[in-house]
Amino acid sequence: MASSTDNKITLYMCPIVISHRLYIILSELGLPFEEVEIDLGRPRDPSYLEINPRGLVPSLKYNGEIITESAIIGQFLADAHPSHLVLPSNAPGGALQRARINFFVDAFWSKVVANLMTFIWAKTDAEGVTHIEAYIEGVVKELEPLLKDAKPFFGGSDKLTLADALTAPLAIRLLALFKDGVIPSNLEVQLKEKAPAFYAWAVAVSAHPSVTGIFKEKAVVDYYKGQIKKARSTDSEQ
Ligand SMILES: N[C@@H](CCC(=O)N[C@@H](CS)C(=O)NCC(=O)O)C(=O)O
Repeated sequence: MASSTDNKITLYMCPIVISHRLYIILSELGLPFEEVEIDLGRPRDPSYLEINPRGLVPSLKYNGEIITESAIIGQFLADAHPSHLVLPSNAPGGALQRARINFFVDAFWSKVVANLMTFIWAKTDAEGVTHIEAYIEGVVKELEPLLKDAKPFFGGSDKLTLADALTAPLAIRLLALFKDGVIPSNLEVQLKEKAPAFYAWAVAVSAHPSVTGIFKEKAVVDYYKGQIKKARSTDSEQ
């Protein structure tokens, strides 16, 4: 376990969606950091529970201060290191940009993403399809209008913003599942037709080096395939 040393960033992570957000932000900010992988397959060590009493990952140690919750960590890093990710709140347009970013990220996580998880956990392929259809509906209603001006990133930016960094891990996973045929291709066609701005945005963020940097496509797709197989097996209790 890393010690609390001043002027140092330690990211306690596991290789999943939520930690991916912070890799993107740290990469965009060009900040060196140490990473400590937390094994979620076993009970958390007491030393980690001292860092994050909830036992969740990610957590950040920044100059000896502990910060938890990925979105809060991301906002903190962006505030502590002003950059293209987000305007300072007191800069012209800054407060409004932050409100727009927060709304987009909230809509993505609260109205759309759950459908991808319920697709994975569905008991049958047919049921799974209904969850992807619900995902597409959520995208059309909630996200498409917010991405009309993406160029190619959120809010017309040609560089990744905090909005992109906090949501790209979901976009790249969705596209990987399409690419591998885990989600039927007719649903990708449907998404492209009904939500062209979202689709173009997803392609753009998924190709960005800060997003692809730590993304192990095959491992991620294989993981989801395993989860799907387990959920669809006839004796599954889930
Ligand atoms: N809202 C938290 C969610 C963190 C979270 O749920 N992390 C999961 C991994 S995806 C975790 O640590 N799970 C371990 C457990 O529940 O024991 C955040 O954004 O940081």
